[in-house]
Amino acid sequence: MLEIESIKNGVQSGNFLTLAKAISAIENNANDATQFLESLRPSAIPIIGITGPPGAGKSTLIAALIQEWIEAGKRIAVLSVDPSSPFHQGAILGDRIRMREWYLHPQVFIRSLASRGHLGGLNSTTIELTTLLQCAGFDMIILETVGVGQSEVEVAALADTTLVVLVPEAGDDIQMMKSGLMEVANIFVVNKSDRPDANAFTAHIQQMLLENHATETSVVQTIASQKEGIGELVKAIQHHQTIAHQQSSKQRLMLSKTMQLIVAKKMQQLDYATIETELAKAMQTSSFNIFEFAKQYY
Ligand SMILES: Nc1nc2c(ncn2[C@@H]2O[C@H](COP(=O)(O)OP(=O)(O)O)[C@@H](O)[C@H]2O)c(=O)[nH]1
Ligand SMILES: [Mg+2]
Repeated sequence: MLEIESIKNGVQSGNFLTLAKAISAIENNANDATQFLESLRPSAIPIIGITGPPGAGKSTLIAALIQEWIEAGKRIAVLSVDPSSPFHQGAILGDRIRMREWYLHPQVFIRSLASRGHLGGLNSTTIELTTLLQCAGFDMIILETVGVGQSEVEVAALADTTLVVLVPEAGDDIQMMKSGLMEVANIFVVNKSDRPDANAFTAHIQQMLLENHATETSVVQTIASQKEGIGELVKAIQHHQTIAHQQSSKQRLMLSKTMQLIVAKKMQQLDYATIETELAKAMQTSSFNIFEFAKQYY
């Protein structure tokens, strides 16, 4: 039987064994996981979403942020979500090196999610796990996702504060911003600001924010590998927390998570293989119509 109190006690003493068991139960959709999740009571512990293209320095940045927060006596949980890809194992190993100093620290819990829902995107498991972590005695939850296509939007629909990490020469990312990235970022982090074009790039983002009247979005320059600009970033995150704590923000975020859960749970009721077989049959008939076919499943 999973008990949040015993998980909390473990976390307080730096023993993550019961927490790890609960996470596995949720990931494996074990029988008692649903009941356990339904026993959790809401918690206002902030979820900080960190997204951006591979190699932008997200993990290095997280390692530096952890140091700041550890020194302030906080307990931190990091959930790293990578799209399933042939490089995934490598990505986890890489993060182990980047965040090496924290893997065994009693105030830090780091977990990589190996798989995402087969329908893509941040699945309901991520909502379940972040909610569990919020209730488990941590002071801060960090959710790292690789920014490929839609996932920035998805992380923003899960996190109280969303950081989009970019590097100075990322021309394509600027293009992406025009198509919606602007709205999801609460803070733009221009990492690798040791590069010569960092100031011009930063000015460009600031200009775009101005044009989009995104006055509440801040831009912070960092050199994560040298732990530079981290203090300023921590301040920007703290500042955004006052906005995130407003009732309207909390309600909007909860609605977005609820919708994601409903969609994910409804999708889980569908059997992909059956639909595929039935579709193959239906397509043989001359009267086949896609709308009519799909209708029987919703
Ligand atoms: N020059 C420079 N390199 C950095 C900086 N931050 C991270 N890196 C390097 O960039 C590479 C990718 O970093 P990583 O944190 O794994 O990126 P992620 O894929 O976004 O998590 C690593 O080799 C880091 O050492 C920085 O500010 N400046
Ligand atoms: Mg990483």
